[in-house]
Amino acid sequence: MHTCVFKEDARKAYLDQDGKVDLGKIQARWSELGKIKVSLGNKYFTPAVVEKVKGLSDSDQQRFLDVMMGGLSNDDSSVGVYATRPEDYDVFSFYLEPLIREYHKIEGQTKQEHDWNIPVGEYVLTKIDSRLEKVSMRARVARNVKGWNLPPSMDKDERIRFENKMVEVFGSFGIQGKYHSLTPGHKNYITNEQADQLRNKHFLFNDMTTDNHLTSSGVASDWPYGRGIWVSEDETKMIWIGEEDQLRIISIVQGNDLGKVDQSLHELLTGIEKSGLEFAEHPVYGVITTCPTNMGTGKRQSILGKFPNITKGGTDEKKLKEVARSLGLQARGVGGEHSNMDKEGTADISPSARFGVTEAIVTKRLYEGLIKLYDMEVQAAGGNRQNCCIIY
Ligand code: CIR
Repeated sequence: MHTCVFKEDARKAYLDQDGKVDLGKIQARWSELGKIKVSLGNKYFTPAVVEKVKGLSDSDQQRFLDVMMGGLSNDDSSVGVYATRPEDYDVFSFYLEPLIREYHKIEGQTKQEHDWNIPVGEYVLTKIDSRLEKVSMRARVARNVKGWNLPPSMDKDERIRFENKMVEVFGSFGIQGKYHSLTPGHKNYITNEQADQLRNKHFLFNDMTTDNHLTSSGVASDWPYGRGIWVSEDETKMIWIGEEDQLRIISIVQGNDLGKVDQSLHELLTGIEKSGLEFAEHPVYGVITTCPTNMGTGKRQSILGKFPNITKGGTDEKKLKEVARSLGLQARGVGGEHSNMDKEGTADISPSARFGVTEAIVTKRLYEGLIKLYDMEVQAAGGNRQNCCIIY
């Protein structure tokens, strides 16, 4: 495993001898990266943007550098920026606005709307294939709380205070569960072995210090302080603290009605809101997230399914990804964004759109996309349904 660089060290390469942001050094690095892969952060670092940055205060220039650190430090970035505080989306809108528009394919004026009115009994997977009886269905939303920095720029003290604030919420929000903290010395601290058990169940996130995107941008700084997971008694609801967003609110339901996972997630979300926490929301972009790819609803909804025929026994996962993309879906391995698929082509399938669609539309898109994807899986099996649609 290659070693990861942390933000404080990585950003030194872009400062002058007085510690001020050196735009020339940033430009030189973007030009160098342009020969390898042009991230959106690179593409939109234009001469006009440079002129605007020159007019910012010293501290906003330092923030601006922080926003780009993930992209400047990774050859494989496709987006290359992370917001460091909710206001970045306004203060740096001259840079982030066109980037968000391109990523989310926004034309003209779009204002994010929300709609959690999702029918139960309509998006039922057994209507697609009777064997889709017990499927692992999951939905999550990203949330950040008003008045706090986003994870790339929280310091250790803020991370610990945020975690403790959430522990208070868990004590009073009316859903039975248990909080497990990774913070050394915390009253709910769990050992590494206990943390690994939660990871084996696909509940807890990985050690963030092994991902250079997360370390170089500051998202993973002060690991493992202020990090942890709350799990409901029935293990269908969970809340991550201190990963890419301050909160990732998750529901996992084994079954076949997509509407039920939404119901479970929405119950958890409103429970947190009732405790008095106010989530950071942008008047145009919807929920504010660290990575601009999640702006809008912040909702990602998926099912785990097996596609042994499209992937030719897991050897051609690229094919499944391509087919999924053509349907507006994203296919990834079960271990997260960059993980591989197994021999049976087990994949996590979710709609890619987050912005300009409501929560209800995300569910509809997943259902309609799966109808087509399972049809293609049957075709790839030569019409023989025996060896397809095997359920996780
Ligand atoms: C990139 O720019 O490629 C990485 N920062 C990852 C972007 C994908 N979105 C995400 O992790 N939420």
